[in-house]
Amino acid sequence: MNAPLPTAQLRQQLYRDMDPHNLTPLWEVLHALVPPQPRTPCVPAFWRYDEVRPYLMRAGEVITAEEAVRRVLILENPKLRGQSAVTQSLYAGLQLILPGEVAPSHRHTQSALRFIVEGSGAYTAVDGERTTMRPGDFIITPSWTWHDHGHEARDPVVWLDGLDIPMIRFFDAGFAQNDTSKSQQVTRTEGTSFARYGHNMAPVRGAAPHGRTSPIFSYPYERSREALERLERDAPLDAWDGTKLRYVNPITGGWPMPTIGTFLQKLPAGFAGQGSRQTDGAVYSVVEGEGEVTVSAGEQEWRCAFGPRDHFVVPSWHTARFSSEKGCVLFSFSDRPVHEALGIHHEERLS
Ligand code: GTQ
Repeated sequence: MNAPLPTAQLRQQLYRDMDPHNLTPLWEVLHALVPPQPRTPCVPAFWRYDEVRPYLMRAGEVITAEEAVRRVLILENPKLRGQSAVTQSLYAGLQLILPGEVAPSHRHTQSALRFIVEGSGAYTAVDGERTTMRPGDFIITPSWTWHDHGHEARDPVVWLDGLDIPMIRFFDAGFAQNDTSKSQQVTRTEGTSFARYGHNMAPVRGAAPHGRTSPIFSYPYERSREALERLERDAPLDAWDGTKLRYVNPITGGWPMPTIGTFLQKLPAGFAGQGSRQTDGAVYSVVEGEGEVTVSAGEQEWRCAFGPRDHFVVPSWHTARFSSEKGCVLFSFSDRPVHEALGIHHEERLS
């Protein structure tokens, strides 16, 4: 009689035998599958605008907006290279349009935001209405709406694109179509949707035109900044966020897009914030001023000084702490609406 095989060998034998049947033991991976706390593969990353801009301008020399369809440099998380993702669920890129160019009309299930970084006078057209872009404006392209971008003014225009591409890919729920014409026909005067929905009023009859997405295409910077400035002066400061507001869908009071939440925050001069972490990873675009962000996870710590037009990503459950000697304004977006819809959003504010 042979001695019975040791348990470890029996287990390995089982794994090998069942492997061709696409079977694998849970107990070997359970801890990683259900971690005690979020454990993202993403890392904090930083893109200085004066380093990125020359590559964008070179892109402008080697390909037209029309050829590229969208001439964008993708901001890839260093640990997700090749996946066109800045976090596990979100995409970010910097799009360039030059005077005289058109980025042709198409539509897709993915929701998109534009946050204008440099230059003025380009437009985005959504559903027959054009919106002129100015630095700091937050503009929405709702899921499945026709959109094209164009530029009839003078200087290059660059904006941050934020999309839910990785999330839609995860659900295998993406559809897209090209329009029959390059630029969609303009059917409404610029500002119509803002007049209808952007003044704390709404039409008496009729359903929301874009379902769960805000009917406001553009949230002008001037107004958002004015709100923050007044609050900074007249209301108590938050020790973690300074003065921070979220953009709203005026019909629901909820997030402007079902998958992406957007924020604008102002840190006063001399601000030294406390740290906080949340399950939603966020992408930041610096609008004005200067500051510093310290991001930490476990033993690791990253520290970055930022200035206007710089971009950075704070991954899920990484503690971020902001400070600013001279004051600054930051735009950010994250997948928080989805966390909240699923009841899995967590936040921890350290003091
Ligand atoms: O402008 O429609 O950065 O479809 C990536 C995919 C922008 C856009 C991106 C897109 C767009």
